[in-house]
Amino acid sequence: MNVRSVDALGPDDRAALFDRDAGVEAVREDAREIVDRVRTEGNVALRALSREIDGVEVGNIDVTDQVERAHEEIDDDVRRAIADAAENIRAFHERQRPEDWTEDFEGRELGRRFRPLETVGVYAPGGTASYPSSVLMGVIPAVVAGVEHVAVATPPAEELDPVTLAAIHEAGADAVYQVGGAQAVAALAYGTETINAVQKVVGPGNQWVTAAKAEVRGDVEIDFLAGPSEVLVLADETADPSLVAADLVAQAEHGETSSVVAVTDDEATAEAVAAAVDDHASGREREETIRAALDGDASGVFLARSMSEAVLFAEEYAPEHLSIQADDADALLDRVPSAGSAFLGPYSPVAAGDYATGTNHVLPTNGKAKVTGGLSVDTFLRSTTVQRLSRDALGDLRETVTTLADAEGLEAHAHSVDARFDGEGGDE
Ligand code: HSO
Ligand code: ZN
Repeated sequence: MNVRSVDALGPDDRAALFDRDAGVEAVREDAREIVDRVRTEGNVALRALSREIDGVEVGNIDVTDQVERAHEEIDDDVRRAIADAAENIRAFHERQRPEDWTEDFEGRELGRRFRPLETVGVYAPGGTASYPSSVLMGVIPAVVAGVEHVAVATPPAEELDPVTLAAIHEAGADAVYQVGGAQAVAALAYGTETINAVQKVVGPGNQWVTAAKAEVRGDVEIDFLAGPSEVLVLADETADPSLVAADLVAQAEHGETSSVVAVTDDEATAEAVAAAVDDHASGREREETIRAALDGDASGVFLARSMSEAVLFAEEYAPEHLSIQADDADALLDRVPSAGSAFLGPYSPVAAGDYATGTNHVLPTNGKAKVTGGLSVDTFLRSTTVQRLSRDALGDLRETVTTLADAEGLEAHAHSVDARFDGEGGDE
């Protein structure tokens, strides 16, 4: 890996780094066709698409009855690790549950209450990258929020990944369907003979899944359009270059289009990270994928003239994962408002959050951290505001309301307030 200077970046370099895209546009048209097909043909389309795309003759689409047995049969160590991770994820998400509240605002009793959605669908990627951990991250916040029906869709296979099924059981989903890609999103959004339509579809997936989410958005709620994994490490001269490199290589393992970036104000650190990245990449099981990601236009080790310049770079990049391996990490974090999840200090590798700290790993990518956070209990709640006014409290507001109503030419609005005081339809 080469070290590049931040101040020498040209417009193309900057675009590759800061205007990352989810690779959705290229498959948008095809995803639309699949969505339409599932919408009109239901299960017939799902079976045909599973045959055409996944090469699988699907028997039962509904495989809910397989999860309990898978949970019993998997390796004890893996079952225990799933349970431990789930416990931490539950604890962190329980803490997010908002309380309903009511307060007196000068005679106006105002409040806010939160209620769960009724039905949600979680997409769990499968195939070459089977992610049981993503099942936990999608399902547990929904269950903690109180969602009654949580369905999971996962790509079809002759034999489904038992660890993914076990994670579904541990997380507490109540329906599981073997269907993948754009067709899964369409089935969850619109329903088929077997699959009940849900109110919201969440979870990460490949560009087909993401394109389908873009397609159904509007008819059904979605979380956000997530692209390839990314990490940005902010490092100063106190960072251990080898650990910084290990974190870059770890996220590069996700796929060739992963974006992995380190930014530092210290030249020796930059050179050492770049060298260590090569060392850590060598001999890894997924070395080819890792090297492709490291060589990508959206990856690199960058030398800034100061930590202030490094921080501005991080904010412009708005990473899914922000790792800060530097002195006074809190002060630096304060200066980067746009980050999906932050990992502070040398003992907080991103991989710990990917699996087990308890925080969620379904996070905004492609700069979306500028406008949203990751999956949380809030993702699965709706809120209602509540008000009860005393006669005096309404009297206090009377003039404000009637004046504004008149200004808007909505005289009946004003009348509905006056009526409370002049006897017309009121209680005087
Ligand atoms: N880093 C991924 C999540 C993940 N890592 C799943 C391992 N398994 C989210 O960007
Ligand atoms: Zn990861």
